[in-house]
Amino acid sequence: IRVLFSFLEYVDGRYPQPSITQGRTDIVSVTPWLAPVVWEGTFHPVLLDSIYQKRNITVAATVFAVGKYIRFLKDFLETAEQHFFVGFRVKVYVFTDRPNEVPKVKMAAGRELVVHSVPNSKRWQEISARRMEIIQTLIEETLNKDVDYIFCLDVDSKFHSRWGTESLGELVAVIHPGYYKDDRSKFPYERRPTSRAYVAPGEGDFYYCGGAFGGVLAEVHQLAQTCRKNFEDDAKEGIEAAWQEESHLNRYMLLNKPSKVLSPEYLWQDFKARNAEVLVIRFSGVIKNYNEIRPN
Ligand code: UD2
Repeated sequence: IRVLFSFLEYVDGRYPQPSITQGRTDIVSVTPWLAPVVWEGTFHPVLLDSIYQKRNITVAATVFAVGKYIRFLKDFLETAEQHFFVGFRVKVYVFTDRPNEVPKVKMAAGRELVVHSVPNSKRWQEISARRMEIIQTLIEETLNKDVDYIFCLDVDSKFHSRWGTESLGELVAVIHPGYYKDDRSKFPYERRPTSRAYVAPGEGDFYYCGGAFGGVLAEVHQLAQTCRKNFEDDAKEGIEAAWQEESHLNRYMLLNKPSKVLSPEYLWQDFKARNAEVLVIRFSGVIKNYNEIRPN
């Protein structure tokens, strides 16, 4: 209904007159470094789509389904068909050790699924953290030719509502739903100065999710390469950051401010009740039994 309403508002190229004095007052929609923070009601979807349609863009998504996490892939792919960049060219890259178990999901014209085999690992931390290395290699080897933007997403999640062109930017980070009202002293950053993911007390802007980030290829390549190197250099010294690559991502985003920030609408968690300022949940992590699905 929301989409239909937006469409009707836009008929004949008309849309509601923009205002710089009226708008949502319950949220902040710009960071101190002037990056937009995307919340429902701060953008007009049909207007935005019309801008990007002219540019004929292709959007890639990477998703890892290693070991028992393959069970989440069907819902992820099916809901992506319904909500993720509908009407645009999309390539979903699935990385799995069980290529034969990748579900057959019917994809609309212009949308493509590409399956890559990756080894399993004894430790879930490895699986999660090695994603940076694989994303870096993917961008180097295949994507440069025909992809404009890339999003890297957790598989144990589902789309519930539009995730589209409003999310595009050079470097895009998503605010973690668990900490966005907290003082930064409470953020679960890596706090040991010996780690390359270290964030000092009194530093930090937001706590971002490891489960969703993106941007243009060059920026995401730089991010993946840096996080991978820092993770590996830490490992050589016997250190693993508190939240693996999520900690390194947070350190990276502190030094390299994202040009667009997505509100927690873009990665909620199913076990959390929806907060009042979250008018729409677009993508959320499903409830899972860690002991049952992780290798150890
Ligand atoms: C958080 C982050 C996650 C990552 C992790 C720290 C969110 C919502 N999630 O979630 O992105 O930063 O902390 O490492 O921000 N995977 C497999 N097989 C496995 C284990 C993991 O395929 O056996 C993949 C899968 O795509 C999964 C992702 O790695 O979605 C992250 O692992 P997780 O969901 O177990 O991590 P979690 O819930 O601690």
